Amino acid sequence: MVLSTYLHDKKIIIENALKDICTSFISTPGVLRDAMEYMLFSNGKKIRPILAIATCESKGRNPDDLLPWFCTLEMIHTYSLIHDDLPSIDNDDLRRGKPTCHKVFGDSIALMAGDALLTEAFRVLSDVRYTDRISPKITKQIIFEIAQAAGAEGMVGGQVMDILYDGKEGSKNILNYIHLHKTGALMRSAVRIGAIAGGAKARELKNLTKYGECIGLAFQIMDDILDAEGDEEIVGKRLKKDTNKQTYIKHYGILATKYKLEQLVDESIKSIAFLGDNGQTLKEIAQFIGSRVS
Ligand code: GRG
Repeated sequence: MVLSTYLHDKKIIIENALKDICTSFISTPGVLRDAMEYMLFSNGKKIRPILAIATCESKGRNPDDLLPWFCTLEMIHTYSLIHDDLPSIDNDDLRRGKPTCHKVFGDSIALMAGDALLTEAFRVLSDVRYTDRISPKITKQIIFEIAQAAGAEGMVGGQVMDILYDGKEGSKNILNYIHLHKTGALMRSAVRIGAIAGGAKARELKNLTKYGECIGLAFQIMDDILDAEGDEEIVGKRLKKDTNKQTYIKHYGILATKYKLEQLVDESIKSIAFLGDNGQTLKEIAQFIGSRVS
């Protein structure tokens, strides 16, 4: 199947699963639900749950009954974007070509919408309606993976270093820490939970983890490139905002950054060679990450 068709079809499947999750927000204040849904359904790529699905499929397991779990990656990603756009962090007014959540609903509701999405993600992960579908051991493993990737040792830790080193000289080590944690951790965990749910053995999980690390880093490097050279209309947000931040371009220059991106894509593909033809979609997703325009 052509990758663009695969990404399109899976995005619709994920949006439907997210809509199903949202039906449980029965007594949620309307404005809170609106703010959460505004960002959940504002045309994001849904790349994290897609990665979990594709990894699970690469191990020969049908992911249909695991969709609510994979959706929690999108709920957590969405919370991070809402908070990241707030005036106290990046102060962005545009995301995916639309006004950011706080521009539409105000800072307080946007903050709460992010909080609710993060918390609801863990409600979904522990909901007996879904945990019955897989062994308790794997359930616990997946909840742990996601919590670790999203928390202080993962995305939030990376975001804090990003804030602390904004406008500072920094170093290549700091840059790597930020990229691997702020963006890389959740993408790595998407691949890992797809692999764990798909029944990957220890060595396979190790190789898939390497794949997840490489594409996670590649994804953020591409974000740096898009900020420097992208088209605002296509990317859907204000660009050239990261000039004081720790970016690959600041520390390596644009040419070496593009070379590093290519290397990471190649490395990610090599690490899933063991999947043979079953790794074709993951291979194409890696190539997509290395060439995306938004
Ligand atoms: C707790 C106040 C508070 C804030 C937390 C953790 C956090 C804020 C922010 C995380 C930082 C962050 C936004 C990282 C992701 C960077 C990134 C590359 C986002 C874009 O992801 P895409 O391209 O977005 O997948 P779409 O629009 O496709 O969903």
